[in-house]
Amino acid sequence: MDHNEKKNDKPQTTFDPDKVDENSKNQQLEAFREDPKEQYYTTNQGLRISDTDNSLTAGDRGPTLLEDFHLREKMTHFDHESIPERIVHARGSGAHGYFQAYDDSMKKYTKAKFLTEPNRRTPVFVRFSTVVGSRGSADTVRDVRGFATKFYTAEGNYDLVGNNMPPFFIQDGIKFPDLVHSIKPEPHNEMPQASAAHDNFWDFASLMPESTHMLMWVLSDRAIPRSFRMMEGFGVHTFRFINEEGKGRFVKLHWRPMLGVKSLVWDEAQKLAGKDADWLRRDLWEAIEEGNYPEFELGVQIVEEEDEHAFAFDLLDPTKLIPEELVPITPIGKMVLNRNPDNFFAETEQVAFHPGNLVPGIDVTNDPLLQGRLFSYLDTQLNRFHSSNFVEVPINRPVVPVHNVNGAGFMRHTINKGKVNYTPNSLGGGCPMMAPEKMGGYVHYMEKVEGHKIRKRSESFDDHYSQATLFWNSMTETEKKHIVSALHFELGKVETLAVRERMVHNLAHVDLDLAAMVAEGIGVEVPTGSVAEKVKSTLASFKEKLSSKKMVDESPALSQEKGKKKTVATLKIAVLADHGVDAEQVMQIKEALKAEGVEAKIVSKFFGKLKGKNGNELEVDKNHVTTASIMFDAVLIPAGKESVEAMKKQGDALHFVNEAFKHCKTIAALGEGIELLQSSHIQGVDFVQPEASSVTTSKGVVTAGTGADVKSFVSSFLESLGEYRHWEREEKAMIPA
Ligand code: HDE
Repeated sequence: MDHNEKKNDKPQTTFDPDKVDENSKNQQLEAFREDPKEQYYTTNQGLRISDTDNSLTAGDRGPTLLEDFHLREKMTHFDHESIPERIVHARGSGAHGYFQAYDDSMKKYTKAKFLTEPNRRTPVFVRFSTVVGSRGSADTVRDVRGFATKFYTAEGNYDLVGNNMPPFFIQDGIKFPDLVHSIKPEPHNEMPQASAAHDNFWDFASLMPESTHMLMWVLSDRAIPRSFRMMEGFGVHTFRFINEEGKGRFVKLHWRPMLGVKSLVWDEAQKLAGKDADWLRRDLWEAIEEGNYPEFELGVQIVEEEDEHAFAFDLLDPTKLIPEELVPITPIGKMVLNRNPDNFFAETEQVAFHPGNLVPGIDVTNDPLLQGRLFSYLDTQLNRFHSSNFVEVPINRPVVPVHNVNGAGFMRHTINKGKVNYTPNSLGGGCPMMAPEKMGGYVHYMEKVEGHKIRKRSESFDDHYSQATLFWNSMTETEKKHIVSALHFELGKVETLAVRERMVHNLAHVDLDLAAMVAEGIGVEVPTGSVAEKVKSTLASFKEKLSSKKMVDESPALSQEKGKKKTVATLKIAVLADHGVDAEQVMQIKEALKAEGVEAKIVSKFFGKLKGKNGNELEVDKNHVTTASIMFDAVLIPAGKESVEAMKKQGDALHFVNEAFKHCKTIAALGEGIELLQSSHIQGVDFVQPEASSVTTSKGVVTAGTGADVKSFVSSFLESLGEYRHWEREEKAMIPA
C-alpha cells in the first residue's frame, strides 16, 4: 500500500487525454477493419483458397470428406454466427458522431470534462431501438424508443442509456422482469409480436397504477415517431452532478432533436410496418449517407440538494418528470451523428451499454429503478457474449488505455505483460496504481445514508395519478383524441372484460371524461355515481396532502403539438407525374425546395423517363408498386394536362392523394393538377381552381393557378409543410385511408 501512495502523485502514463478528439474512436476502429478489395479469399488462418463452391469429395458423386478443413471451418463459423438478442431493445439502429459542449458554464455544476470543454469534440456511438419486438420486428410499432449514447470521453466511457419518454412504467427494478414478461409476446403461443395490445400486458398494467403516467406517453403520438432524428431523448432518472469542490446537485438529462419532434399517424405506422419494416432504420441510414446529419441538443434540469423535497413528487421516483415550468431546461451542448457503422453486427449489435459507466462529475442516485439497472446491464452482457471480455470488442473499448488486473476469460484479447496480476504488489512496482481524485480517480459521491433494512416502497412514491392527469391536461384536443383512439385499439384487443374494466377504473383517476370516452369504445360501463365520487375524493385528498409542494396543473412543454418546431429540412415530398407533365415547373420547384433541405422525388406508374409537355424529360425515382404516400411527408401534383388525365385513370395515383389527405399531410396542386384532387374521392372538401396567377391554402391544401409564380407557390407550400399535419381534416375523413 505504501508503495502505491508514493507513486500516486507522479504523472503516471504516457497517454495524453488532451489528444482525445472527434476522430479518436474512428482511428481506433480502423485497426480492426477488414476490406476485401483486390484481396484473395483466405481461410481464417490466412490460407488462400482456390474453390469455395465445391466440397472435397471422394470421387465424382461420392461422399464429402471429413478432412475438408475449408468446408468444416466455413460451416462451423456459420453455425455460430448468432448471439442471443437483447431481452429488451433487441431491434436497434446505430450511428457514430460527436458531442461538443457549447461553453464551460457547466463547470459550476460538474467536473465532467466532456460537458465543460467547448473546444473538444468527444466521439459518441448512439443506438436507437424499440423495446418489445425481436431483432427482426417492424420499426413503426407503438412502443417506447431507446436512445442510448456511449460517450468515448478522455476520462473513460460514459453511457447515457435513455428513452424517448421521460417517465417509466415502474418504480422499482424488481418489477422489471414482470413488466417485460407481461408486455412481450405471451409465453404459450408467442403472440403478439412487438405489441402491448394483448391481455397479459393490460392485466399487469391495470394492477400497477404506478404505470399510469407512462401509459399516457405510450398511448400518445410519441410512441410512433416519424424518425429517430425527430424524437426527444430522456435520461429518465434523476442523476447527480458533482463539481470540483465536491458539491452535488440533482440533474435530469434531455436530448432535443434540432429537427423538432414529429410523429406518424397510427394508420400510417401500421401500414409502414408492412410496406417497409425498416422505416426508421432506413431513414437514419439514408439521412447520414446524404449528409443530413441528425443533431440533438443536450439539456439539463438542475435541482439544488436543499430543494430535494420541495416538489409534489419524489425526485427519486422514475415514474415522474420535473415539469419544465418548475425547472427550466438549460441547453449545454450538441451531438451530431455523422457516420454510419461499417458493420451492423460488429458495431450496432455488439455495443454494450451500462448506466453504471460513469465519469468523474456524474454519479447515480438512490432511484430504486436505476439501482436495479446498475446490476442488470453488466449481467445481461454475459448472456449475450458469454464472457466479461465483451469490453474488448472494438465498439466497446474506451479511447483511453485500460490498465487493471482483470485478466483471462473467454476471448481475452489484451496481452497483459509481466508476472503480476494482483494488487497490492511490490513485484510489479505497485502498478497499476490507484489514482487519487486530483489525478482523475473516480470518487463516489459521499451521500449520507442510514436506515433499517426494509422491503417497502417509500410513501413519497404513492401518488400515481397527478402526473398522468398533468399530461392529459396539457394535451391539445387532437392529442387527446389520439390517446383515446390508441386506448380503443389497445384495450379493444384485450379479451378479458375484467381487465378492460380495471383499466377504465384506473383511467378515471386520470380524468373522468377520458375514462368515459374509453369505456364507450370497449364495452365497459362508464364510472359514475358513487364510483366517480370515490375517485374524486381519493384524488382530492392527495392534492391536499401535497398542496404545499411545488407542482403545476398544466405543462404546455409536454405537448408535442404546442411545442411544435416548424422545421421542414429533410422532409420528403412525392411529386406525382406522368407523361406530359410540366417538367420545367417540376425542376424549378425541386430546386427551390432543395434550397430549404426538402427533397422531392418523382413518383409515377412505371420507372424510366417521363416526356414533359415541352419536350423536357423527367427521371422517375419511385414507381407506385414499391412506394406509397405513407413513405412521404407531403404530396405535390404539378401541372400538365396529359399527365393529370393519365393519373385520373390510375387507382394508385388517386389513392396516393386520398391517403395523404386522410393522414393530414400537406398536399399541393398546380394548374391542371387540381383536377386530380377533385377526382381523388376526398369527401367534404371542394378544391377550387384559384385565379390564374394566385396561390390559395386551405386546411393544408395548397393550390396554384396556371400562371402562378413558382416562388410564391413554394413559399406557401413550405409554410403548410412546416405545420406538418393539418388535424382539422381528421374530422372529415369519414372513411379511413
Ligand atoms: Fe433497460 N435494459 N432496463 N431501461 N435499456 C437493457 O441491457 C433494464 C430501463 C434501455 O441499445 C438491457 O444491454 C432493467 C429504463 C435502453 O443496447 C437490460 C430496468 C430505461 C436499452 C436492461 C431497465 C432503459 C436498454 C437489455 C429496470 C430508460 C438498449 C440489453 C430496472 C432510462 C441499450 C442490454 C442498447 C437495455 C435492463 C429500465 C433504457 C436487460 C433491469 C428506465 C435504451 O440489461
